[in-house]
Amino acid sequence: MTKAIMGTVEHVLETLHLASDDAVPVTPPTSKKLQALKEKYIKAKQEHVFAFYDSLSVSEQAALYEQLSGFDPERINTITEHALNSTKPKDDKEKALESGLEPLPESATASILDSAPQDITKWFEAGLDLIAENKVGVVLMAGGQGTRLGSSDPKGCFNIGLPSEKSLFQIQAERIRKVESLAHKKSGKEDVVVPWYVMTSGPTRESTEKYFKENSYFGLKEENIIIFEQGVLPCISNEGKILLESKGRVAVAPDGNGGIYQALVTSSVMKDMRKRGIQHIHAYCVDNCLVKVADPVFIGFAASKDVDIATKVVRKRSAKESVGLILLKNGKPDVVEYSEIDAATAEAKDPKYQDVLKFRAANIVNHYYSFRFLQTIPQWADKLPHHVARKKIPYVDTEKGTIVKAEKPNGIKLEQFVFDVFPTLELNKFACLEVRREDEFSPLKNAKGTGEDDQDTSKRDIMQQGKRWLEAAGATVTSESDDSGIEVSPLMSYGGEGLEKLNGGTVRAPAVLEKVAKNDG
Ligand code: UD2
Repeated sequence: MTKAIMGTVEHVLETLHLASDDAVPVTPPTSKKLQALKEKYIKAKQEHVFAFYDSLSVSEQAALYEQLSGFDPERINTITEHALNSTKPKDDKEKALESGLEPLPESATASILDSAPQDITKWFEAGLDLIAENKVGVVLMAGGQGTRLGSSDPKGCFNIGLPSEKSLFQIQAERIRKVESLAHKKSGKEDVVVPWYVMTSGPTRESTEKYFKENSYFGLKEENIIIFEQGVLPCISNEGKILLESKGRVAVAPDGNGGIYQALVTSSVMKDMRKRGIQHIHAYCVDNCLVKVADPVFIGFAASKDVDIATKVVRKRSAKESVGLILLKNGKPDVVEYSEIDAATAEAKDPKYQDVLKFRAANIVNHYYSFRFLQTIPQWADKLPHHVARKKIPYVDTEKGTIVKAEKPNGIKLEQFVFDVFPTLELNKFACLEVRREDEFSPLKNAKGTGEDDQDTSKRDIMQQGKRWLEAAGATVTSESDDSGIEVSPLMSYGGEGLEKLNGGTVRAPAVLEKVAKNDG
């Protein structure tokens, strides 16, 4: 009996907006506003989202009204239609257009593998100078939900099993600290700051903020880490209807890493970059344990070419590798994503070298932008295409009011891809830098034990890199087994430099070399 009375009291309190202290009282819409919103959804044939409205409590009604007001149902229908059409099998004419695919021309590409050492040094020093002038910022794409990894935590929090037990976020934070220190040492400038803009999504924001706070921002200053959130889009049924995850809430998903552009503008990031005088931006993917954050070589390379966008690539491992391909499509720089490429294109061989893939420039979500270019976002962000990810999406059956757990993909998530902006550029404003996979790309995509792109391959690649660095510095690395290596803290070395004092020494693997950073000297 008591429970029933308490339930009634709760409902009355909610009605009077005196809900329990953890619910923020929200004002319900006036009937006029509610009717106007309903008409918008009726016009877009999405009125089913109001199916349970009258049975909701006042605060639930206000929350649903607020959520639905944030979407434009007509635009949702349009992007759904475009996205579904773009996944339709192409007819011969369209295939012919697709055949406008060519590798990027030599003029738009450079490669660390065969660049002159003096060029690399020139780019490195130019990049450090720009960092020292506080003109470089970093944007981290960390809104992905890491479903394949099987962890509900944000990927950046993931511990890949290093001897130091550092997470991806900590490794990346320490690389920022180290590159700031290198720029300070080279220029003598004080207060060198590389601001770190961390893009999260609904599912990752709170735990990311909490993790950074708990770890005192990994030695960086809190005011130089700006955490912002990307947008979401409703999940759509295979019949094109907006799905409800509960009677009072639309099922939503992050709008893809291409949502970064809208988010840079709607959040305070562009304003903050302008205030700081940022001119050069490095944007990268959270799950690559080898990522060179704010890489001076990359910044110097892109700035020297005065491009608006540059992208790093590695040699594609195999035709089936799950990476986008950077190429020329009808004369413009573009990327064909692994989820949308046809087998013929993926397996095509280079006419000059038989056993080499024709399209082998693998995208690694590692991009440079000029601030000048990012200022044009409002002109094109809403024109970027949406891609379809077919998923099993739990939803409420609007006839029966019951929650249905789909056994097979019953709907789609709409997402924008960060690289879809590339074709808006003339080729002379775009550059591609090929880098060594073993030094710069080891993504954490799969659950432990997969044997590829998982936490063990991430750990292996960091430890082997450290071992190579020590041996290059003249040290001897001894170990019982070949696969063990040395973890070199980013605070000791950014890219293998500064290890001369180990020359002639012997280090027994596995080990971690950590510098207790007093002043990041
Ligand atoms: C991405 C690339 C693919 C290849 C591969 C290599 C895109 C669209 N695809 O594929 O071409 O380079 O990585 O590793 O870039 N993210 C967000 N918000 C979202 C979705 C993703 O911030 O809504 C971030 C995510 O946290 C990660 C990055 O974008 O840092 C890549 O996302 P992913 O791992 O889901 O992309 P994947 O592996 O399908």
